Amino acid sequence: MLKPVALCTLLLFFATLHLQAQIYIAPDGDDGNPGTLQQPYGTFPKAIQESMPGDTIYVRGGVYDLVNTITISAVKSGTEDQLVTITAYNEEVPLLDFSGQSFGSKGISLRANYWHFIGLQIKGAGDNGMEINFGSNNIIERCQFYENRDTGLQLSNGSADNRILNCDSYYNADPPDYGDADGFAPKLTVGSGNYFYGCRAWVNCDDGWDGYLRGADDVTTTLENCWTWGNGYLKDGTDPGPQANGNGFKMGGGDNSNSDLLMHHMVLINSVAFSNKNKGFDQNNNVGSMTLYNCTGYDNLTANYRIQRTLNPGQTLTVKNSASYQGLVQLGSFAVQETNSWLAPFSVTADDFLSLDTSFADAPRQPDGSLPEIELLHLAEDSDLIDGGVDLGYPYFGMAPDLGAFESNYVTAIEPGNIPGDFQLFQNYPNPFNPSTRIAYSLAKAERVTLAVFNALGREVVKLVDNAPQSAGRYTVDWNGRDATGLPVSSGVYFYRLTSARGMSNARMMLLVK
Ligand SMILES: [Ca+2]
Ligand SMILES: [Ca+2]
Ligand SMILES: [Ca+2]
Ligand SMILES: [Ca+2]
Repeated sequence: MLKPVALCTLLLFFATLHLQAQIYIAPDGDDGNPGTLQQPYGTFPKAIQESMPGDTIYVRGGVYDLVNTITISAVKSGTEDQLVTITAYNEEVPLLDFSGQSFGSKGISLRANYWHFIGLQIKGAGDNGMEINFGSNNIIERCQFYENRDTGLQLSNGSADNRILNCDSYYNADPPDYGDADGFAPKLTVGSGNYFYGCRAWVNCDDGWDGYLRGADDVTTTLENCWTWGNGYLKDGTDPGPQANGNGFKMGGGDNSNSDLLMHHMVLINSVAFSNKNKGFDQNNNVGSMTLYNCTGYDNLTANYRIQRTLNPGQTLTVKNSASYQGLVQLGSFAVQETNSWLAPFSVTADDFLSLDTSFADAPRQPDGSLPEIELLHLAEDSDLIDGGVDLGYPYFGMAPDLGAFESNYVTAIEPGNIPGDFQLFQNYPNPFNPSTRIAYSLAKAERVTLAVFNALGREVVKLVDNAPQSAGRYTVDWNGRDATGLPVSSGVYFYRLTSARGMSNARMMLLVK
């Protein structure tokens, strides 16, 4: 009999020998097939069983009518260097339909590490659409969870360091009580370090995100560029009752009003909650640290923000560069605040926004899976929230970060820049201008700089300063509204960018040719 060490060595040997395989599964496949593109498998358990670290399971489009939970056990884990990928094939749309499942059964139970899910739709499960259970370092990308009979995607039993990217979770509801089904739930026994990016949760009967703890403490979850709205209602618009809590981002809590003082440290960046039945950003008795940067709350019925209970010693609530419109802001006096729209000198009205039309929020994603570009809650061009914020270490456009989740960015062709402390770019004057304007910048140290003008499509028009060595000081440069060949350019928005080895800074200007 092999000793454990010898067995490990042998397994490692085979793992190293294994060539990365491509495994195919199709709705009309057959497990008697070899699992190739021409002769795919017919079931998920067969494909999973045959997979090894580094392999890719391609899932052909179509409907998979499923009754049994798909369990991926720990022994099927990938490795840090060789994830197991399970992905929609090309642009096809595989729908894993668990609607025939009995109530209480989960759709997918991921108990392994280092799996990468891409492009699957998971519908109708008798409980969670997917539960990551004892699973860490997984990536769930461009998946949709809907009409499941409990939370769409739940993370349990110490599941840590998972990345949930560009996923949607909606219309999840748990009959007959309708008290538990959230969109995304890093809750109860969840582990630390889970990260959500670009995800949307809408019209789940309970909460959009729920971080309520029972059995876990001192965990951190980070959300960036996430939207949640309309929670607390069913798909048909009815309100099933107060047990359907209807919060957008429920950041924690615990049993008996969190009498155990459990801490769910939450970091929310560029995230948006609107039109929820209850609160947009909800403390729910969480006593851990909460950091909200560039968030937007709009039209949440009870409050846009409610974080009032005193935190545990050493914990902080930080809210900066955030915006609120049509909803209460209820923050304890312990909150560390800076440049929020409800603080002086800002004033927020409908005119601050390009659009308050929420009907496009569930629009299809862009081809790369990123959120749709819609105008909802983006700032109008003359809003005082533009450039009203403080530098929090994230990229921004113009002279300073804007307030709220959407940095004003009337073109997308130029990368947002940041302004390091050692150089500064000033707004041109006059602006708008015709035919010429003056641009000023200052350098704290000697360095080579380039100052270039770009059009609204991001194409360079002319270099005003070309990699010139300059000493510390303040400089002004005039632009005569002409391109590199000396021809006058047409009216419109232009951008100027100061670049050095230390970074870059952008600003916008407008040429109005009479
Ligand atoms: Ca509830
Ligand atoms: Ca909940
Ligand atoms: Ca305003
Ligand atoms: Ca800005």
